Amino acid sequence: MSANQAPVLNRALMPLPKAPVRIVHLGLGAFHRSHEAWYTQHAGDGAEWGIAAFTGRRPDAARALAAQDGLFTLIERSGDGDSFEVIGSITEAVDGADLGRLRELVSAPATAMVTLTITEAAYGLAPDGSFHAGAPEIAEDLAMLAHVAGTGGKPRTPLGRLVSALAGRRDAGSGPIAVVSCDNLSGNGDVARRAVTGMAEAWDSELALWIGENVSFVSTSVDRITPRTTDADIAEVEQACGYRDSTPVVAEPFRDWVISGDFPKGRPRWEDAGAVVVDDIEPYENRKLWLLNGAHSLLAYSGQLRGHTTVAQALEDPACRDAVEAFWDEAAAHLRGDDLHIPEYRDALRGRFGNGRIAHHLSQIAADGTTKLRMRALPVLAAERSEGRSGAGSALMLAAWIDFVAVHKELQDPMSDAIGTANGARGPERVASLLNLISPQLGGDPQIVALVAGLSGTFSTDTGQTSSETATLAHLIPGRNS
Ligand code: CS2
Repeated sequence: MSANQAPVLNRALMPLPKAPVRIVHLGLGAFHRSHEAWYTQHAGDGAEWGIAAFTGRRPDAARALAAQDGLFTLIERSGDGDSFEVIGSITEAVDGADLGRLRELVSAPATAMVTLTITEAAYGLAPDGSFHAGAPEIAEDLAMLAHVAGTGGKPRTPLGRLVSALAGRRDAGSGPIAVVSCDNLSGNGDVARRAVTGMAEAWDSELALWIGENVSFVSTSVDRITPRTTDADIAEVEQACGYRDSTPVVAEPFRDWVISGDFPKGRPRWEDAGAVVVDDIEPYENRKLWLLNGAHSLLAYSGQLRGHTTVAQALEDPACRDAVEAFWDEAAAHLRGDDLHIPEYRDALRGRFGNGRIAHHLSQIAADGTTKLRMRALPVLAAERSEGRSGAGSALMLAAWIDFVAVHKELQDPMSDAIGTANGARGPERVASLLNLISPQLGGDPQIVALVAGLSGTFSTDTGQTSSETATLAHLIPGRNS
């Protein structure tokens, strides 16, 4: 280190308490750090709750954090400026491939929960919403679990690793534990239960019984926009804070966490930091998944088709913005409840999405479309049609995805091979095959296929003009027609 170089962030420099590990987290990424790690640090009893966070496919994030004693800087980025806070609640950052450490920690009696941000796609959901034990990576893990005695070897999927670690807890006699999903899935606790139990059943039916009696699956609705960190962010921290942090996280000031379920071994007092505990999570979950995440997906596909890069840029384009408002109108008709404050929520979203200082890349949101659209577009479309309306606002999200996958061949999606095959067909047949990958409920309904096919091309900029379908959309939005 040269005499002038700033020191690396560490606990001697920043004496934050190092709490004992009581939370194991799978999916050490930026969102976990801007959300759960922040809430845990700000819980009144946060000093008693340390998090051991494991990476997924790549060890890089664990290595970078471990080199800083788990510490990192949260850059809170508002429309007016940035503020900086060092977060110390992650006390151990571990390579996800370290199954030995995972089993040891999950088996420890002091560990109260395993929290998850493993992505929607990692729950192995089939298009009909059931657990798909035949999904390629899950099937590989199941084969490995079945053929390696004892703990089942070295599974590679988060589900395989979790099930193997839960077997360790059973064998250690450490008693009940909570599994807390923090992924954007409706009924994420139930989805996690189906996935974990489904995986255990296919391996060791007694383990599945033990899980049924000892594991509480908690549902949560999580929210904080967290774009990817850039080199400029890293340089900014060094300049503003006087230390080097190779892995800061950027997030908007807004955050929200709604939680529902039992924690048999306790939990931090996250409500001190603003988390809300409810009996019925569904209305909150739908509000967030449909209005925020649904609009995100719509902007991700429509915006990129129209040449935009970030959420804020896409929102400035009337074609994209009007599509979002039309979709919101449809979704709002199915969000009932005095506590939901939909007009205020929509208004806040306009401000959050419009925060041009947050470079939230549309390409980041566009990944895993088949899984995301099943949660974000399908429920609103189905609800609209069951009330006798067309659902064109939701169908447009699907049409934008269908146009997007025609031109963006490098897709990150659990069904990317099947998308490639479906793309080989033409016209309504192609639309039906692609919709089938999201749900047979869509691809099997000729009226929906015709509706989506008719909206295809809406965001095309080939001619440099909005297409006739955009004009069709415009009169779906009262008072917004030019
Ligand atoms: C986004 C979410 O990438 C996506 O699919 O919609 O990550 C979104 O930014 C978060 O859910 C915000 O809380």
